[in-house]
Amino acid sequence: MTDFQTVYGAAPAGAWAAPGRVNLIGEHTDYNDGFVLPIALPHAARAEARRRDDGLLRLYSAQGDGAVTELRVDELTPGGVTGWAKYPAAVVWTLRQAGHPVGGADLYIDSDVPTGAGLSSSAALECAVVGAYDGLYGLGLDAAESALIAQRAENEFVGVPCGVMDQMASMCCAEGSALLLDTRDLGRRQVPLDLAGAGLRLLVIDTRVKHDLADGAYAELRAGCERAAALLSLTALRDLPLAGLDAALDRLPGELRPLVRHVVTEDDRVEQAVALLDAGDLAGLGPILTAGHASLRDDYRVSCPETDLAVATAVAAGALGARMTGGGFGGSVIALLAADRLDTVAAAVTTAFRDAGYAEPRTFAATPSAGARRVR
Ligand code: GAF
Repeated sequence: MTDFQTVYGAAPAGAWAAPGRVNLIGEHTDYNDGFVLPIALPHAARAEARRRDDGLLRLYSAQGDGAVTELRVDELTPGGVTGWAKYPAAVVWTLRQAGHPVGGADLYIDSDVPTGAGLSSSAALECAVVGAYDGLYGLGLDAAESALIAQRAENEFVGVPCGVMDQMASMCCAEGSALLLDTRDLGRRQVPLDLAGAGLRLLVIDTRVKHDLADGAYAELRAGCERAAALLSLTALRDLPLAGLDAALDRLPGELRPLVRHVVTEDDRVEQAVALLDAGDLAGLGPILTAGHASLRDDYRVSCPETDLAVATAVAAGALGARMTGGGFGGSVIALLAADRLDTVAAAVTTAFRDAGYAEPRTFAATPSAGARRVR
């Protein structure tokens, strides 16, 4: 087996892990200063690392082609690195841009977060590398500072204008809880989510439709929201209360109305979901998930035939509720269900996909897992 020692000829100084996520509710709200409610997945990116003092960044991925990518940290430029290596390179570039005195490193990356599945594999990788650099160079970053470095890496080096949810989820989620995050001030609370105790499971259905947030559609949606907020003289759509929605819609051009309706009702769904979880009514979350999907499908228009089929089939087969999770345009669906319906619902979706001529979906049950941490 190839390991750090075999690739680099010495032992790593340590290992840092950061998980992928699914978002329970609160989609496309994070770049509107709104609320999100993600959980961390058990799947994580892991970075074994050793500091180098010659300015070289060497990168190896256990999921890659066996080659070591070698970069000079002082020559890193946005757009200058392609493939998976751009994510660790982005973090090192961003740390230096932010004034942190960091140099080179040998990194051995191993991740089991499915890529292109809307499960935040890139945020997991970035957060693991932030953790490694924080440890190697003694930066003393706290979780929110680390997440903001990872988000800036994605925005400025990778070129995706994402919000902060995925990086905050990876850094700050805790086992057994969902993370209620206010993306305006990064205020957060761990909301206990004992699915097993309530006799429930959360099924993740990766539709295998690869999505790519860099393709421009996400940026357009974000720009549309910002234009609507400006037209309404608001700092962000988060500042539009549900009670004022209809009056505000009348003041907007037709093409922006559905975007605003989604964002404002979605923030309200987060609030409703948290109230139910606080009251111990986990099953009550189901209809909120399904309503969230309808809003993403009909108003925000980021679902696709495969995610719509997965949601409809899961609900018809007995799930309490289901929705696409993440940015959309493919990716994954989550379904909340009674524990004894897990296999039935997974099988129903698999059969429906086969009948529709779609690729076989990957299904697994997710438990709320730990956020980023040093593992060795
Ligand atoms: C992607 C983005 F990276 C997040 O910031 C968020 O906007 C999400 O899509 C939609 O809620 O995962």
